[in-house]
Amino acid sequence: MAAYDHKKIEKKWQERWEASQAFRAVEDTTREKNYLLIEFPYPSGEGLHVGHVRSWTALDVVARKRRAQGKNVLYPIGWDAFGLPAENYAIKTGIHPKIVTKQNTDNFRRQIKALGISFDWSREVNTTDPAYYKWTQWIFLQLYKNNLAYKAKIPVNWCPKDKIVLANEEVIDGACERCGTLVEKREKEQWMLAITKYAQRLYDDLDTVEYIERAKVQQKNWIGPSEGAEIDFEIADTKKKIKIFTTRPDTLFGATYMVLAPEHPWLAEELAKSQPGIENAEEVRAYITEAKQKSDIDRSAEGKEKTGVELKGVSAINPATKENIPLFVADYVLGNYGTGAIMAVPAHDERDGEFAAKFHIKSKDVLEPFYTQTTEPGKVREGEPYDHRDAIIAVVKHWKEEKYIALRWKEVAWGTFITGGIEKGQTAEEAAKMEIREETGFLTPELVTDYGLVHGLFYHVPKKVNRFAHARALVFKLKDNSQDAVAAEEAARHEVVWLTIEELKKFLTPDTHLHILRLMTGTQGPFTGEGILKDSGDFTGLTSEEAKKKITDAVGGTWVKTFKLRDWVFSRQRYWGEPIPMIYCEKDGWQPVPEDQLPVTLPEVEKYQPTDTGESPLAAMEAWVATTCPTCQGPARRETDVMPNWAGSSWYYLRYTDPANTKEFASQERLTHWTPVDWYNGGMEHTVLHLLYSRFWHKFLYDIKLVPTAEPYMKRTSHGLILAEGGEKMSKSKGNSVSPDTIVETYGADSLRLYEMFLGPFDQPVAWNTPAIIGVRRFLERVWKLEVGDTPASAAVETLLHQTIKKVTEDIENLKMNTVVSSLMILLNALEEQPSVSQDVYKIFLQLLAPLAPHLTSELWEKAGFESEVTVQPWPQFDASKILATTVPVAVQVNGKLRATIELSPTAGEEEALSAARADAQVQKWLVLGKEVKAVYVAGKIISFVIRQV
Ligand code: ANZ
Repeated sequence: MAAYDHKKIEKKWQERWEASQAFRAVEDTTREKNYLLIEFPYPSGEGLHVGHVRSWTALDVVARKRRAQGKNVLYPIGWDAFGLPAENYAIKTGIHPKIVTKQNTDNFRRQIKALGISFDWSREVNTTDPAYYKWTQWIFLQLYKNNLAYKAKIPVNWCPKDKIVLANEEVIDGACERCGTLVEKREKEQWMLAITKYAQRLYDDLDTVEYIERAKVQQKNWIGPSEGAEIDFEIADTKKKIKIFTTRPDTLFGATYMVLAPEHPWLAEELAKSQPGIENAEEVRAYITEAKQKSDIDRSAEGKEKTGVELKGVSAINPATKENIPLFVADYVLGNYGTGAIMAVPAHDERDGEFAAKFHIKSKDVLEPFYTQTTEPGKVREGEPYDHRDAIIAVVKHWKEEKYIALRWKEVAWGTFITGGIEKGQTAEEAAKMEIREETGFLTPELVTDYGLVHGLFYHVPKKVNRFAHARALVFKLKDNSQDAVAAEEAARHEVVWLTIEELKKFLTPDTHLHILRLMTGTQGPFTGEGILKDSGDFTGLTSEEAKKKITDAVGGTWVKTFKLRDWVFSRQRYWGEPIPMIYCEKDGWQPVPEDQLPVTLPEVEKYQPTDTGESPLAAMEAWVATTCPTCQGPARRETDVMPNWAGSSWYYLRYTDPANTKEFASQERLTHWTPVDWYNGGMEHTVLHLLYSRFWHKFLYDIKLVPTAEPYMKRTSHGLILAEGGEKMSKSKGNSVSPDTIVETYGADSLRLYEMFLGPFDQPVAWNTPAIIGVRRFLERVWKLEVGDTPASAAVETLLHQTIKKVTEDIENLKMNTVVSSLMILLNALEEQPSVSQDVYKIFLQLLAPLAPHLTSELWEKAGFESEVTVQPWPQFDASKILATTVPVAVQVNGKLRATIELSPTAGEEEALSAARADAQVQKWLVLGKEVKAVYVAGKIISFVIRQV
C-alpha cells in the first residue's frame, strides 16, 4: 500500500469539494435548519492564527456531523475588514487599505481552504465592500430616524498616538488598547447610539439564551443595573439643591460630607460667576482640570489614593439630620454615573472611609451589623418563623497566653465563641459572666471591650428553630486560672478549646462571630453590609431593607433604577471605516442622506493621517465634503467621521442569509428560514462589546419588524486561547507563533485539525506542543494502514464500537473534542488487534472520524470502493442493547462506616471517583463534620474518606 501522502490527498479532495460546491447551503424547508457561526476574522497581514483553527475546526466538526444527521446546515465565513492595522499600514506606506485588505483576504482564504473547513464560500461577506456597508449605513439611518442616534459633545477618550477617540471599552488600565499610550480626555462632538434605552431588555433577555455562564455574568456586570434613591441636598444659605444618587439611603443619617464630580454642572456654573461662593475657586479649577485628564477606570480604581478639594465657603445640609456638612469635589465620583454627586458615608462605604480618614472628616456609625447565615450548618430555613433573642457573645482571653476560648459543638459542626441569652433583669455583662461560668467554669473574667450589638439570623440546629439573635459582643480577660467544675449537661453540648487568632479564623462558623474576630484584629473596616439602624431618628431599629424606601420618602427623594452601561460613542475620526451618512446644513441642521443615495462611499484620499485637530482625513477632501442639503438643496457639508469597527460586525450574521440582495439587507424569507443563529462560537474577549452591540442592533431591527426574533444568538460558547510552547501568548513580535501553513505542509490539514481538537478541554487555554502533533499524525497513519477484510467483529469490539458511536455523538455536541479523539484512538487500538476489520465496522469508524479528518477518511472510503462519499453518509446510530452497563456501584465510607453507594463508570479514575463522592449529598453530610485528611479509591469497589474533627 502506498504511504499516506497528505499533500496529494488533501489537494484532491479540496478541489473536488470546491468543484461540487459540496458545502453550499440551500434553503431546504423539508429539513431542520441549523445555523452555525464563528466570529468572522479581521484579515490581518499576519495571516491565519492557530487559534482561528481551533474555533473553526470545532464548529466544522459540529457542522459536518449535523449535515450527516440530515440537518439543513449554514456555516458561513466573511471578513471584518475595516480597522486600524490596515489604516496604520496605509499611513506608513501610502498603500490604500483596500489593496492591503484584498491581499490579506486572499491569503486568509487560501489558508482556510487548505484546512478543509466546510464553509459555504458562496456567502462570503466583506464589511468594507460598498455593497455591504450600504446596509450598515442604512441601519444607522433607521437608528437615527428612531431617535437612537444623536450627536453630543462629550468628554471622550483620546489616544494622542493613534489620534483617535476610543470607546470606554477600548481603554485598558487608562491606556489605548491598541498601542498602550496613556489616554487623555477631550471634549468632542460625537455621534452616539442610545444603547442605554435597551439596557433592561439586554439584561433580562440573557435569561432566554443559552450562553456559557461566564459570558452571561460578564454582560450582566457590564450592563450593571443598580437601584437606589435620588435625594436632594441643599447648599446652605442658597435655594440651590443638588441631587445625589445612592443605593444606600438607609445610611443617610451617617452622611457626614457630600462630594461632587469634577464634571458636575453646578461647579462650572458657580466658578463662572465673577464672585463665586466658593472661596478657593482657583484651587478647585486646577483640581478639575487635572481630574479631567484621568480616565474613569483610573479614577475609580480600588485602593488608589483618594484626592479631592474642599469647597471653602459653602456647605451642604444633610436632609435627615439637618446638619451642615462639608462639600468636596473629588474625582472618585464620576460625572457620568448616577447624578454625578454623592452623599458620603465614611462609616459604611470603603471609598468614603478612606477619603474621610485622609481629610479628617468625622465618621458616624449608623448601622449595627446584621448577618443572615446563608451556608450550612445553620443556613436559615426559608419560610419558617423565627424567634428574637437578646443575647451575648463573649470572647474570653487566657490569663497569660495569646489564646481565646472557643466552643466545639457536639450535636452540630459549629465552632463559636461563648454565647447565650440574656435573662430578664440581667445586664449583658452579667449574662456573659454567667455563661462563661456555666460553660467553662472560669471564675475571674474582667470586661475589656464592648463592641456593641451584632445581629444574626440563623437556624439553631440543636434547638431546631430559626433564630434572630441580637447579641452584645463583649471581650473579657481572665485574671487567673481559678475554675469550677462544669455541669455534665453543658459538657455534653460542647467542648472547650483554647485557640490562637489564626486558629479562630478557620474554626469559627457563624458570620457574626467572624465579624467580632475582625473587629478584634482591626481588619473589619467600614461595615458595608446591611444592618439594623441606630442613631437614625425615627428609623432607628429598622432593618436596612425596611429603611431604604421609608427614608427616601421621608426626605422627598425618588426611587430610581440606573445602569452602568453608557451610550455607545459611534464616531471615529479616521479614514478606514463606513462614512456616517449624515449631512450638516447651516439652515436645517443634521439631515440624513436620502436612502436612495446610499452607499456613501469612501473617497480616495492622499493622506490617511488624521489631522492634528483630531478630525478625520476625510475632512481634508473638500470636493467630497461639499454637498447639498437634502431638505433645502442649499450648500451643506458631509459628516467626516466614520463608524467604529463594531458597526459592520453588529449584523453580518444577518447578511449571510442573503448576501447578494440589493433591495434589502436580507429578505424576510431568508431571515425567517435561517435566523436566529443556533450556535455562535467566539473568543471571551468579545463577550462584552461585540455581543452586546449586536444584540442591541438585533433588538432594534426586531422592534421595527425586520428580523423575526428578539435575540440573534441562541447559544454562545467560547474556546480557550492557544498559547505558545511554554505558556506565553503567541505573537509575531516574540517570534513564538506557529503558522498553520507550516503545519499543514509538514503534517497535513487532517493532522492539524485532529491535533487542535485533541489539545485539551476546548474552553481552556492550552500550550502548543509539537511532539503531540507527531503522535496525532501517527494515529492517522495507523488508520491509513488498517486492514479491511472479513473478520467479523468480536463481541467486545461490537460493544466498544457502539459505545464509541454514543460517545462521539454526544461529545461533539458538548464540544468535548479531546475525548472524541481519544475514544476514536481507543477504538482503533481494539480494531488493530483483530486480523482485519469487517467492512461494516470500517465504514462506521471512517464516518465517526470524518468530521475531524475529512480528507483522509474520504480517500479511504473511496479506496475501499464504498458508494458515494463518506461526508454525505447518514450519521451512524448506536444500538443501546449492545452497550453494556456503563456504571458500577461503588461503596463510600467515612471513617470506616458505609455512608452511601454511588454509581461510577468502571473506567473512572481516582480524581473523578473522589469528586463524584464528595458531590454526593449523603456523603457530604458526613464530610462537613470535620476536615478531610485522607481519601482513597479502590477502583470499581470502594471509596474511603478519613476525616478529623476540628
Ligand atoms: C451613599 C452610600 C453609603 C453608598 C454606603 C454606598 C454605601 P452602584 O451599586 O455601583 O450603583 N455613587 C453614586 N454615584 C456615583 C458616582 N457618580 N461616582 C462614584 N460613586 C457614585 O453604586 C452606587 C453607590 O456608589 C452609591 O451609593 C454612591 O455611594 C456611589 F454605605 O451612597 B452610595
